[in-house]
Amino acid sequence: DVASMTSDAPAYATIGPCPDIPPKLVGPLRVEFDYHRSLDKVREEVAEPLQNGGRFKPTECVAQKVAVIIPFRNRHEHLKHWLYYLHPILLRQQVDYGIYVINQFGEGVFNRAKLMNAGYFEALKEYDYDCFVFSDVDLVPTDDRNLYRCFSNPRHLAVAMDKFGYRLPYNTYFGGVSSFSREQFLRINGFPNTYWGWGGEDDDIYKRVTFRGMSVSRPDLVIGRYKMVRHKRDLHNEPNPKNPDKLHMTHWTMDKDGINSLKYTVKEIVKEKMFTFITVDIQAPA
Ligand code: BGN
Repeated sequence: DVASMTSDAPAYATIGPCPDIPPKLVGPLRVEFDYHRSLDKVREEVAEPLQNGGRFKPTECVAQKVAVIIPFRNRHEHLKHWLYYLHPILLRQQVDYGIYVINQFGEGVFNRAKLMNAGYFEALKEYDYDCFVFSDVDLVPTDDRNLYRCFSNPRHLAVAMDKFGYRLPYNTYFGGVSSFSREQFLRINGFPNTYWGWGGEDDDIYKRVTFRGMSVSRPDLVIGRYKMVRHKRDLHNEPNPKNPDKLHMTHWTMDKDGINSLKYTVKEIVKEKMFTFITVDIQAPA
């Protein structure tokens, strides 16, 4: 009959790409960290549409395949807030996504960029992702129009953080949250593995992007707002006085220090409902 021919798509019909502007976005969001959220409670509230490991794939359209990589150690309190806010946002943004929490094994010096490289590698073992969003665990966007996907240039998403007065601390700031397509990431040889402790690795990444002739894409200061969960400085992540000097060498080191020189071992992979938790030994100095 006519109705079934016009309104019901036949089973063999292919679905089109997801729209550039997801239809269900709501704009500015209320984000508060001042009360305790248990993982069970968060799971009850947001996990229903998810596959195990923090995976989701829209059925109504073909979406970008996005791996969200979170470098991590001892921040379970922050992770709960992050999951509580980000899963609903990512669902509304219509992404085919997976959440990868990359946990640094042991008590050695922390290395954010090396963990992100390991996350890129581990995510690709699981699914043919074409986009990688790298996010600190303590940063939650307060506007869902800030799209967690890839653009024609590497993107810096965390442009207006509360701790910097809702603006960039300096023009070339690239910290907090960023996104790279697979091609963009490979073009800069991934991230440096040699920035131990706090500071500088994000500046190195920014330099890699510009040295490879790309520019940085950004949302505006209204859409790009973030709240950071307040915390004390982490143990074993002191500012490293060697890091600033390394930035002068990026031009010469970036082709040999990156995804092509990455060495680490996987200690454990745990699939939780809302995320995949991967513990990696990155050979950290004590
Ligand atoms: C910069 C850090 C960044 C950090 C921002 C914001 C360095 C390198 C020497 C200048 N850079 O100073 O890594 O994201 O502050 O906190 O330490």
